[in-house]
Amino acid sequence: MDTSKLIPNDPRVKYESAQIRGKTYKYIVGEPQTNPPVDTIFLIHGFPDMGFGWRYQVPYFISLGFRVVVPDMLGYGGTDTPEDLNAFSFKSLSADIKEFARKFVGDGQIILGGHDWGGALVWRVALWHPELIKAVFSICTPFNAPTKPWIALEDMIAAGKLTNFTYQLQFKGPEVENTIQGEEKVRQFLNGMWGGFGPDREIAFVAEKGVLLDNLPKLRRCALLSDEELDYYVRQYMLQKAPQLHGPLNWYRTRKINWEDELPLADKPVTLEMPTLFIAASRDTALPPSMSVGMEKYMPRLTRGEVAGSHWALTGASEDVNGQVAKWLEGVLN
Ligand code: KJ1
Repeated sequence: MDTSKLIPNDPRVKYESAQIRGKTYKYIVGEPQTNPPVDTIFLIHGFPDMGFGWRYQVPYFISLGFRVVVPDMLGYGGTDTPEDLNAFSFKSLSADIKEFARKFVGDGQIILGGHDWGGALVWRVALWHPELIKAVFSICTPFNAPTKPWIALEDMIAAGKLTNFTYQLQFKGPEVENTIQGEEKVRQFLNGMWGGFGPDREIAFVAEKGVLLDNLPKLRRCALLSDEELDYYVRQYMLQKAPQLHGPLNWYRTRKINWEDELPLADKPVTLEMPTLFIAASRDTALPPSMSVGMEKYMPRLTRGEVAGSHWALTGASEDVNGQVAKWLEGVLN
């Protein structure tokens, strides 16, 4: 089978939607030649991305005999953006994935992969619904255990910890979603986040600050997306009503809700018993590999990997990512 990356509206996959716990989710599904499929893999994207962010992985995993399901997550593209912020909590999103999976595997199991916020979510699905998960992998996003005390991100950063998350203070506030509205601004924002830079090396994003909004109009086209791909992203983002980034940024607004939901889990040590894979990206400034120190304490069957490059490992280091995931799957499924 042709394992080249998906293009917009690719005939190798189907474009479907499903009602999941009262919300409409748009998703891509690809079926392998193998019948029945070896297994079903769900791939969960992050910010500011779409299911299309897995375009280099989908045909490859299908060629290995897997059914691959890739949703546009809550708040993104043609998927709903509920008014209620609680719908964006990890616990609620985990329940969504569980019900989504039922449509394909009944009471069986799935393999679950995530990148960025999708990576944060897949660890939570494994915590809330371990029986659903045959194996779980995360690209870029390390696991962090539920904690008893509430520590606001502001206080954490003021104490000199997690300073690489300073941008999240800006993202959860109103400034970014108020500023980035309409096709032109959304295009500039996505282009910048995907690494576009200006004639004097102006950049869009510094993890210790946030988005450099004044720079966005100065940036040249990023190298990681073709014109056609960037156009596709923009069209999908424009399916949301203004402010178009409201839903995607809601993922940054649930820290306290998640903490409260997870308090019962913080009483005893948590363990993920299923096989796990974490792949760090060596130059990810938002999610530096050093954040993953100590993860093995929570998962006895952890495999670690690393790829060279930025946060956009799925695209920028696609072959390495694909090879490492495939090798791990071969080991854990046989
Ligand atoms: C990153 C970077 C860089 C420990 C669990 C907490 C999970 C937090 C997940 C954070 C996800 C996130 O904020 N992702 C956005 C954007 C873009 C690109 C560049 N131009 O350098």
